[in-house]
Amino acid sequence: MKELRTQVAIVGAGPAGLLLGQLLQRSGVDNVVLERRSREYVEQRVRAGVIEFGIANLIDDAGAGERLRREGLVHHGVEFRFERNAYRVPLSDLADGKSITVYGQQEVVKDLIALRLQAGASLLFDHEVTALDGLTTDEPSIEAEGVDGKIRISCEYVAGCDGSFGVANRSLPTGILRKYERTYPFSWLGILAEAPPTSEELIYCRHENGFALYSMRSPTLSRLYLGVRPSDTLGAWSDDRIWDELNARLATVETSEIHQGRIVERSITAMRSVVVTAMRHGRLFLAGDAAHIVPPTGAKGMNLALADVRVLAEALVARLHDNDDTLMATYSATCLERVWRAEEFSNYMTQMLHPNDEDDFENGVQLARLRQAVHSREASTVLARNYVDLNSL
Ligand code: FAS
Ligand code: PHB
Repeated sequence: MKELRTQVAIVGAGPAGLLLGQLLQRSGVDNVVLERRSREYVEQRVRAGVIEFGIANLIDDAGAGERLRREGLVHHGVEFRFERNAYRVPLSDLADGKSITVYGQQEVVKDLIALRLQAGASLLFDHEVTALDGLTTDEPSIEAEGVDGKIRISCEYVAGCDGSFGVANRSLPTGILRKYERTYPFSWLGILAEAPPTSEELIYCRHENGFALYSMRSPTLSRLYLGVRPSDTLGAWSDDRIWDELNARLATVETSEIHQGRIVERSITAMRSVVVTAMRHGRLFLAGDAAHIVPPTGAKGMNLALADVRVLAEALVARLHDNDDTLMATYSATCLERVWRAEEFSNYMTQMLHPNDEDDFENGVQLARLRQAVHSREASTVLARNYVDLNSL
């Protein structure tokens, strides 16, 4: 068994683990990132697309924002479509001039990996962490299976950034672990298509057939979603059926066709809300999807993960540089207050935009909520502020 030693062992090279590694590296805190998948796999995984105003600044301040600022698409508004009408919510006008940046999560991951490798910092791909030990002692350690066999890493702290199906949250003892969960009665079918965006801004759409979302990745790449049944499979959705349904749902009295192109990636994602408490156990700290899941309707998943890391990096640096564990002691409570705010906003956006097959009263309430969101300045303002900058409010 190969032995290594570091100050902070980080499990997972998603956005959370990589940004934490970058922030600690810049503060002179030694750390190792372990990732069970290959570099190619994590860099091609298509996921989130919207970066909040404050989170784009965080990525920039971490020294990883150069391409984001150059290639990211800055948006000052978002459109809602329902009952075949379109309504624009002027985000920046309502949120102190702040905006969102549309820039794929996998691009953030690529940028952080490149920086880490350039700095010569330790990033072990194809290394699955199999055990976390000594979490309530001064000598925690982790074990991992790599291509060359097992390794054990002794450390002072462990950051569980390994997503919702990782090993870290399973390491919380039953007396500490509490999970709050909600599963929604629909999933999202997402496609990446070689088609120039039909719209300059994102379009969230509620149609009697179901939800649709129009997003993009670049001037030549569109990202689109359809609400589908949880039991649906990709095999049930031919290209023609996908485009026909997107056109049907996104059509308004003025427009009916969207730009189409070759579909280069497709996936179906379940819609879940999960909150794991506590986010700390002894020397283990959870951050990102390891601690919480939000339905992507509010575009909060990655933003929430990086906001946890902003708090965790500061707490680890204070402890390891200044022997001050005040921020550590409040880490879980500080993060959970923001996590529940994001859960509420994501639930609000999800319920409002997905018609309910079985409950027409619920549909009436949701349409009333949606009308208020686009017609009432007060309601639009709350929505805009949460959408562009919830994690920094
Ligand atoms: P991640 O899951 O990104 O990263 C965890 C990493 O840990 C992974 O690379 C994994 O391989 C690794 N790992 C797991 N177990 C390990 C072990 N034992 N040892 C070593 N490594 C291990 N959010 C949005 O805002 N909008 C979206 O449209 C959207 N779409 C999504 C689609 C899908 C299919 C999924 C799963 C999520 C989506 N999300 C979306 C949410 C997503 O963006 C997450 O919020 C974001 O990836 C969270 O980042 P991390 O916490 O770093 O977790
Ligand atoms: C995306 O561009 O992938 C995206 C945008 C907004 C969302 C979810 C996903 O709410």
